[in-house]
Amino acid sequence: MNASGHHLETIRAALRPHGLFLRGVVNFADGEAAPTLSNSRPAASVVLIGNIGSSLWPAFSRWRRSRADAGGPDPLDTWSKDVIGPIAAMAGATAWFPSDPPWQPFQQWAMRAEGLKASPLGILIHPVYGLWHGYRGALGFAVPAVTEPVAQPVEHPCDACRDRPCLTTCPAAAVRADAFDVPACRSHLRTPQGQGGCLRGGCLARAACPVGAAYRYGDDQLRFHMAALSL
Ligand code: B12
Ligand code: SF4
Ligand code: SF4
Repeated sequence: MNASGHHLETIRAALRPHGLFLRGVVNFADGEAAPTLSNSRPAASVVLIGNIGSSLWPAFSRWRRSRADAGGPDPLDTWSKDVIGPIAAMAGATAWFPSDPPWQPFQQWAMRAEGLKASPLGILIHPVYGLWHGYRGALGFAVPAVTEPVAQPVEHPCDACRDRPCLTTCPAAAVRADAFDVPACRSHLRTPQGQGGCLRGGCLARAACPVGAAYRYGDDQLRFHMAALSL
């Protein structure tokens, strides 16, 4: 199968029951650095797959309840492979996952596919979904995919954000305009305040962002993502 508009619709339909979305398409020019397909040839296009708000949480939670081991040590990564792997096989595509080293540049792909830019937290901010979205996989094709009619946002929400609450809310001052201080964040998360605060209720700086508040993850999902961080 190739990545024509018709086939993108088939992929979109296969993702829907799992609360996953086709987030965008990147086409690589001839000679441009591109990821390598399973047949060792360079990909001509990458189709990005992800969640919008907590869209994946109901399907993922059902899947976990159906498993004796609740999905094992990295359940979201395992679920993503369980769901996206067969869709890749059906589409004749190579699948990549954000958690698999060597890390594929998911955020660079998303910047191209969706016109997004990074927030001070390092996470890409979307003008509608804010910081409440992520990427669960990507499909690589040997032929260019039909370019999605994704609106290319020209405005980066952080440029218009006067108060920048994400920069002042972090108790560890880990979120700065120029860089995200991972060790400072991790040290705080190991303290009793961090355990009772961010680790239990989610990153305070992320929650302080006013953009896309309607897409904020639920408490269970926030706790799950924080618990997945290795301290
Ligand atoms: C390593 C990693 C981390 C490290 C960051 C270490 C560092 N300083 O780079 C740690 C473990 C700290 C981390 C944390 C988080 N991460 Co992270 N992380 C990754 C991972 C696996 C690889 C990034 C990378 O190096 N890629 C390789 C380079 C070549 O690709 P790239 O696209 O050019 O890389 C960009 C990133 O490195 C980014 N970047 C640079 N510094 C930082 C720092 C942070 C914290 C982040 C998130 C990104 C980031 O800028 C690069 C240029 O575009 C990606 C998945 C992936 N494969 O990209 C997820 C990813 C970037 N993480 C993600 C998320 C959501 C988080 C968390 C919010 C998770 C959570 N708790 O909910 C937290 C951040 C908040 C917090 N309080 O910690 C999402 C971002 C989605 C988005 N909307 O953009 C990704 C894409 C995973 C996914 N499945 O969607 N992460
Ligand atoms: S609070 Fe403002 S600066 Fe921070 S991520 Fe949200 S929009 Fe960007
Ligand atoms: S998780 Fe807590 S300590 Fe880490 S960046 Fe977010 S607010 Fe700061």
